[in-house]
Amino acid sequence: FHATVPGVARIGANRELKRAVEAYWAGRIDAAALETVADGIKRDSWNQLVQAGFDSVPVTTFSYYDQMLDTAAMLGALPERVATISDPLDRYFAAARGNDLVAPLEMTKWFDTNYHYLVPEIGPTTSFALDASTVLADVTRARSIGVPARAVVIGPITFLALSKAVHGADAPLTRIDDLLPLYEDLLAQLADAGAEWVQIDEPTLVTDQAEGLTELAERVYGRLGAVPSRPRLLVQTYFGDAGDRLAALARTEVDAVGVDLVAGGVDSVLAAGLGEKLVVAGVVDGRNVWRTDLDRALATLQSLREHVGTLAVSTSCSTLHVPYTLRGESQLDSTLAGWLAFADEKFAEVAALSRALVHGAADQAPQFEASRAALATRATDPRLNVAAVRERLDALEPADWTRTTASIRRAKQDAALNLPLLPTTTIGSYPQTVEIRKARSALRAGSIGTTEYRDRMQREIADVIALQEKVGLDVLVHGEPERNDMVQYFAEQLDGFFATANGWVQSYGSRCVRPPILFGDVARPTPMTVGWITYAQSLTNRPVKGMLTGPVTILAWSFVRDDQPQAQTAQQVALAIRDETVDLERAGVPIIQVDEPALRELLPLRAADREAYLDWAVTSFRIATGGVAEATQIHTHLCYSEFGEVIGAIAALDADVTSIEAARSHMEVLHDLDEAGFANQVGPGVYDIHSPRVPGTDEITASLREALGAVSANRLWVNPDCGLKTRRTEEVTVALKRMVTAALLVRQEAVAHV
Ligand code: THG
Ligand code: ZN
Repeated sequence: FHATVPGVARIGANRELKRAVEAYWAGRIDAAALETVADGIKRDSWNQLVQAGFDSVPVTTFSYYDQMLDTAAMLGALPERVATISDPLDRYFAAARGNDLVAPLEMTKWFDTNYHYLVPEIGPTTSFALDASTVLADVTRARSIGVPARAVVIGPITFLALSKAVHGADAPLTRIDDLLPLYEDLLAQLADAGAEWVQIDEPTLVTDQAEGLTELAERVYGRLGAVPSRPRLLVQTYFGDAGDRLAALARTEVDAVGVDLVAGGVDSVLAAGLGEKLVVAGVVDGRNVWRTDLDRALATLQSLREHVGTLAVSTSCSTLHVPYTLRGESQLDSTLAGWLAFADEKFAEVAALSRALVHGAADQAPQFEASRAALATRATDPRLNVAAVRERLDALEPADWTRTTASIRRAKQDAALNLPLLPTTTIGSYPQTVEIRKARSALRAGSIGTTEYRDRMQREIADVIALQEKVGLDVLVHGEPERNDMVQYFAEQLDGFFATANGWVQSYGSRCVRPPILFGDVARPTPMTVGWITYAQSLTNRPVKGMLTGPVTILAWSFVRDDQPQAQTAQQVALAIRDETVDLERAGVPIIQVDEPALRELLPLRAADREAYLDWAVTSFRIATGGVAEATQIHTHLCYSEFGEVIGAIAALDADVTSIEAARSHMEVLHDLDEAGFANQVGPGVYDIHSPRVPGTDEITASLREALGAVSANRLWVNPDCGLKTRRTEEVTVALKRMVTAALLVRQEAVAHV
């Protein structure tokens, strides 16, 4: 075949699947109605790809929740605790979301994207059994309506590498030989169903996530390639350069190899000796939103053509990671719109490239001209090259991101703040109440003006301040009622960003985000948070923390310009945040928190790239926080666990106080921080806010005593694990009261020892 994509989004162009599954969970629709919606989404996407001119269409990338969970279900590897649920759909959703009786699977990041998958659990007694009915049904249905169907499944290496061992089992990858017969059987069943092609996704082959991946790839695909009666087999990699794993695949009988030529280069493809195989060349970026430089992409394709069997054009990865379509984004100015390509527009680019490869660029003149125009206007648009921003960046010196010695800062801050031992605080957000949501939608609908909106938000802030005084917290926050999303809120107010109207991307399950697009040089025209924080401070004598989002997290949760290094973009964002910290300080705010929950997320997949990333990530945080006086206390907050590989960077951020998710990991992170040389103050979360269960005072007391086993009392803060916006006010009030009670108790014990 000549034109395809590795996979497509499935939440629906207007989030139809989100609405349908949520309605099913709430009991408002039945399974048949849900299936009707799913069938419509599948059929629409197949037809669309056929109409785009694709001669091979991925027909099994739909999912009700997550593709890793689908694979676990296909391989009979759902956890035992859901096995007694007889209805397959309810069993599947129980594994995804849990219910009153069973805990869900854990969720974590899909490689370095903003998508989260469910982590399959492999125990000593997990026995695999193939149920390919869903895949076979979709292939059969697609073929029956004339779609050139290609089955797509996650491969055994990736499946096991991303699973977790439970109940003392060995590393899941040690079970690879138990899985291969199932994949052999799957290939045979697909052949029987008439499938001409199957794509097996192995993104793990671009990582260092396990030892010996090259040999393993050769062994696994040597075996699957040798299955006597099977569809033609495409091994698809993405999110990086598969390097010498491509040569390993070349030594097997697989028919085709898919490569990401946006994150990776042509060299490893040329070096692999792919001979007569089909190379599926991902030259159109599947996970960012920029229009492709078609001339360059065509040149890349031409440079490969003589060296491989045949060449097909594709996106670098599934378009799961970008919004559906630019149609309807009428608020974008036409220059900006011309720079962009969402999934629909990427399909057209792939088709144009595959035709141009045969007939020349002139044959596809309108597409190529639009591509050249986008490049030309991006290169000259003044918003992408703002002298004032560039000059500030050029003038940055190490002194700008180096604060004085932590102990000197500590003494000045202690004198200014006069806090008790084991100070209590919260992470920032408070419950998003019905009133908040009403006010926001009324403002959007134009039924209230900005003055009325501000008054309503101020009432919320007053309530949250009163709540915190009542429960007796030491350091207060304003509660963030004015923020919908901690990145979107800032993006809306910064130069260099724009927002989409309907650019939804699946984050996990039915949940979506609408990432802002960082297109130009970033600057902060006016203060973004000072009014809210100073209003909150005017209501109380206790210190109120200013709350900001850090540069790494703003980058991680946006679509970012691809015409300059990320480090440079991060530093621009850092300067904008720095301006806000300076204004907050000037307005009398004594403590400023700059959150970096996504610090771990952007960590490169290859170990060799990590040091450079951590270096710019840390530097940009320190630029953002390095503009305030010694007496101003900088806090940061990190969550989403798995701090292992970034623990040294956390210490290097040099925040005065770091609050960190720890309740579920039993304070292990404190010992890790200690080993990394971290000596500043720390607030390990003393209870888990992700569950509606309200912790007991004794439980929190135990957490605190445990923390004191790793950190001296004069370095310990007391706070929940994360923000409280997903909880209800009643739960929060009780939980915080207990937290304060526990802190007072442990404080007395500690004072006796100091
Ligand atoms: N903001 C952004 N990206 C993120 C997070 C975030 N990525 C990682 C993590 N947090 C993902 N977590 C969530 C949690 C909740 C929702 C989405 C991602 C969510 N979304 C609403 C939904 O789908 O119903 C839509 C919200 C809206 O209307 O804006 O609940 O915090 N950028
Ligand atoms: Zn958090």
